[in-house]
Amino acid sequence: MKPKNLLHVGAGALALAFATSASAQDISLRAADTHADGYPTVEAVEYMGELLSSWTNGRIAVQMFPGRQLGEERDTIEQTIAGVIDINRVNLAPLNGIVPETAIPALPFIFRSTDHMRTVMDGEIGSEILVSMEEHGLVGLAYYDSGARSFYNSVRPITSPADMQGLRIRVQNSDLFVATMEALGANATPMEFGQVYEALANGVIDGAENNWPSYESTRHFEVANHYTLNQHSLSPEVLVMSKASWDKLSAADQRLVVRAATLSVPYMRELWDARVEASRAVVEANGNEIITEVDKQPFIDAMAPVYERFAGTPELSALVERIQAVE
Ligand code: GTR
Repeated sequence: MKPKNLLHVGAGALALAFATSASAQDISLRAADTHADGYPTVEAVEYMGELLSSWTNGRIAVQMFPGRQLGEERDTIEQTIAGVIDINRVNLAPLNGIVPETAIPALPFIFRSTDHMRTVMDGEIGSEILVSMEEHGLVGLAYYDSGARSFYNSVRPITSPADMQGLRIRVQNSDLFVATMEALGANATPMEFGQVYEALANGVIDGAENNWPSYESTRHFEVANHYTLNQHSLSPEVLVMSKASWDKLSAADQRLVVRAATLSVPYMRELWDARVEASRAVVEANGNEIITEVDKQPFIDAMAPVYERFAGTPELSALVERIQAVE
C-alpha cells in the first residue's frame, strides 16, 4: 500500500474514533440549501448552528450542505419530509403543491411592499401558515426575505404583458407560477434551479424570473441580458425542519431550535439588504439592460384567473383578504 493510501485509511479510522466517542446525546442536524456558500440564507442557517452550538457547548450542531449537495430543492423537500434531511431552507413556491396555504404569500402582487410582507409573515398570518405545514411532515421555523422576483430574458426588454407573449420562461416547481406565466401569455417551463443556467445558455428557454441576488449568484445575468423590475412576487424563503427529526428532540431542545431560528432572521435580513445592493452593482457593471420604469397595473390585471384558481376556497380567499387588510 502506498503511503497516500495509508494516510487515507488513517484519517478514516480517526473519523470513526471521533464518531464513536461522541456522546449519545450529541445532535447533528443536517441542513440543505440550494444556494452556494456565502449566500445570505446559507449564512443565516450557519449562524443559527453557531448559536445552538454555543448555547449547548457543542451538544447540538448544524451541518450545512449548501449548493444543492443534497439535491435540487424539490428532492430536498421530499427528503426533509422523510426525515433524511433535518433542516431545509427553501422558497415557499416549491411547497405550494404540498401545503396549499403556502401559495397565498407566493401569489403575484399580494404584498404592497417588503414592509407589508415582513409585517404579515412575522405576525399571526405567517405563524398560521408555519403551523399548517405540520400535518404535511414539516415544522415551519421562520421566514427569510427573498426580495422581489422579476423577469429576465435573452430576447427582448419586457415592459408590458404583450412582451411576454410566446416567451419560454422557466419557473419553480409550482402550479401557481406556471399559471402566472400562462396568464401573461408566456410558455411556462418548470425546471430545477440548477438546470436554468445551461437551459438559458443553450436557448432551451428564453428567460426566468428571480430576485437580484439569485440573478447574480447563478450568473444567469450573463446569459439573459434584459431584466425588468416588475416585481410580480415577494414569495418569501422559509426555514423548515423535518417533523420526524423534530419529534426526536426534547421539548427544551425544540425551544432552543426555534429561538436560534428566530434570531437568525434579523441576521439574514441585514445580509440580504447588503447582498441586493452588491448583486445589483455586479449586474450593472456587466452592462445589462435594467428596465426600472414599468407599469405594474396591466400585469396585476392579468392575475384575476390566478387568484380565482389558487385562492378560490372560502378559507384561502379569507386569508388573501386578511393579508390585504394588514397595514
Ligand atoms: C431563489 C430561492 C431558491 C429557489 C430559486 C428558484 O430565489 O432562494 O430557494 O427557489 O429561487 O427559482 O428555484
